[in-house]
Amino acid sequence: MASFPQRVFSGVQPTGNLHLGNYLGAITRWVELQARYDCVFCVVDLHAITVPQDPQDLTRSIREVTAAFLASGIDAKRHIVFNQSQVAEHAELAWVLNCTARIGWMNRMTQFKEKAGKDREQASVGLYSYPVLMAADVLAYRATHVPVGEDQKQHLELARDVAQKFNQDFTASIAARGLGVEQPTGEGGTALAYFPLPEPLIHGPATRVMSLRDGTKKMSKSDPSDNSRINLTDDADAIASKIRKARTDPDPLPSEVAGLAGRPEADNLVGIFAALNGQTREEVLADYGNAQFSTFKGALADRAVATLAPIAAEMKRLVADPQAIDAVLADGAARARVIARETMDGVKDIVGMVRTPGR
Ligand code: AQP
Repeated sequence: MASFPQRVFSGVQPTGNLHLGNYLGAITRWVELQARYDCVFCVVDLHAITVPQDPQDLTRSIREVTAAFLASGIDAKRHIVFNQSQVAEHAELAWVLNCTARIGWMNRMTQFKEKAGKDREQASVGLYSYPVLMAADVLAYRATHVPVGEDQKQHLELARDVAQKFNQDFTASIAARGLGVEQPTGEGGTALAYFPLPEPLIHGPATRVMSLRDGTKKMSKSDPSDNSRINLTDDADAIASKIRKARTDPDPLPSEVAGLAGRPEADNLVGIFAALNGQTREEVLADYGNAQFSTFKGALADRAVATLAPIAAEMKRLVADPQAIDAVLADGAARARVIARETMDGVKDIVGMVRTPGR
């Protein structure tokens, strides 16, 4: 049975300073996956404008996020790095998939409820349909695997639902045009699919890095408190100071993982240490069980600075040459467009639109 070629797609919004959550939950995973998959990594600027953005800040952020990818070890020559708005097929496919997704599905998206806040009537339509654009991002490349943090799990499930409904709605047309790939249905049979059902890749000790000020809230670019997050551009003093000020409870660290239950701040710091040091929580507690937070925070700050300082230095070097970054993005966009256009041509044929042949 034929199968879809294995391909990874993932993205980060250029909505401000990248933080340790983006780095541990997404970018470090991407770096590892490069050896095993063809990868497409995107700076998702169309997603960023679902909430208001200052134009100059947006331009700066697009380049800074690109610099963070490159400084963290993403290989833009072997893989594809670009910004979403340069490949019009994302928006084009999102429209078709808006007509596939159901209002009831969208109404269940918890991130919209969190981001729209109390005044939902004033949220943009783009913020509401954000998950469909994300489905289009992934499906434009017929990506099979999507590494994300825990917070994106629900959106990935929606992308799978959208792909499945499109495949089902248009099975006859997909078959008539010979554009399908036979896929197992899970009930022992097979069905023709134009889109694969993308698999989320959510693993490791830091799939949900929490705020340093409140262990029940995720670390986020849009948190008004800069002390809540470690930015990839923070210097050694800022990193050490934020970790020193991180909220904790008065007890020493437990010696077993079970002892972290009900202690979200302790659990968060141990998880961050584990991810930075390539360890499990168990291994960290084997070394630091019964330690006071003052001792553990010192070790964590040293570890964080050792990992992040070289990345910050490289980002600084890269953003000093915006033309070079723009050239990386233009090259990536040209290669991304070839794949996305082929997908979109197939979608148009399947749906029954008339298109310019050989465009
Ligand atoms: N706290 C986190 N822990 C682990 N992973 C995280 N990610 C984000 N925050 C954490 C992962 O980073 C990738 C890119 O996220 P994004 O920038 O596209 O959007 P987001 O999830 O909305 O991140 P922020 O920081 O919270 O941004 P704002 O404040 O602008 O909304 C994704 O894979 C995400 O899972």
